[in-house]
Amino acid sequence: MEAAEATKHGLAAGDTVAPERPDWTIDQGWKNYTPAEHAVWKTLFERQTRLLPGRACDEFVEGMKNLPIGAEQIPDFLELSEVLMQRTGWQVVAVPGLVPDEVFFEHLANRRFPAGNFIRKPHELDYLEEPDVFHDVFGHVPMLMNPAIADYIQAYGEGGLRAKKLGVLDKLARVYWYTVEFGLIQQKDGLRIYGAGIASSRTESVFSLEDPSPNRIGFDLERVMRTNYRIDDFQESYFVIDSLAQLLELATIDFAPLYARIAGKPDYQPGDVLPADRVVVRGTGRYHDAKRAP
Ligand code: HBI
Ligand code: FE
Repeated sequence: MEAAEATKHGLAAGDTVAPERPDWTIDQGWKNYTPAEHAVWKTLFERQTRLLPGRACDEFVEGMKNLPIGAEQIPDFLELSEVLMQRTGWQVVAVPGLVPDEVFFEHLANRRFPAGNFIRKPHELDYLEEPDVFHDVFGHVPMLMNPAIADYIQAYGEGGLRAKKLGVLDKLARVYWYTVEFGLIQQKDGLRIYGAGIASSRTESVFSLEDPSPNRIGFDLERVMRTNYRIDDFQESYFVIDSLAQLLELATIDFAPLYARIAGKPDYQPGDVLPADRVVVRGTGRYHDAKRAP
């Protein structure tokens, strides 16, 4: 293994490395994955593939079916990009982990999805400090096969660059969090997962849909912009869209007046249920209450 590649593969979460390229992309280094790393992928792939039928939305399942993603090996980003490019004009590019906001948005605005090239260790299958190749590829890439999501995430990249300049990125990031990462969708046959953070998590793919604890609340843009989220645990509330077209509609709205309107208004806490909410399921709150109890 080449020395530079070895460093990138062994990158620990939180390490900062000066990027070699200004856009922070690196070679995926596919040939450098070890059998043990492919085996971690296989474990994760197989357990999510067992869990997701009847839980992931139809578009996720459809996207997965048409991609070169399987149990046996970590996917090759070039092969993924070839298929994605034909479908929705997206590519997958390799990055060493979290990249600065502007770099992330610039990629999305240009229909490049930055995916971590590393994979979590066997002893941390359910634990992630930074998005790895399983979260990024298994969770995000199937949805990028859908034209509505493809356009929505590009718009998020463009909106992110504007929001950063306006100093309101925290508001926009909540929209991404509660849609692209932790979104639920109402399908004719029930509530389903479309968020990548849920779809790539063994425990949350069950918790988000079946546990009595969390709230499931109809998605409302301004409401979500004002709602804090949890990064360290399951969500206390999930927001439900009725169709992916609803997200595409968001991509056409000018957020600037909205940012102005909510400026100075208080934030909502993750577990809040408001009188104006369209409540799909009122959660018991038990899961997080138990953790808060002295
Ligand atoms: N970098 N690789 C990577 N993946 C992300 O999801 C990501 C990032 N940098 C910034 C970021 N996300 C978020 O903080 C923004 O969506 C706000
Ligand atoms: Fe993600």
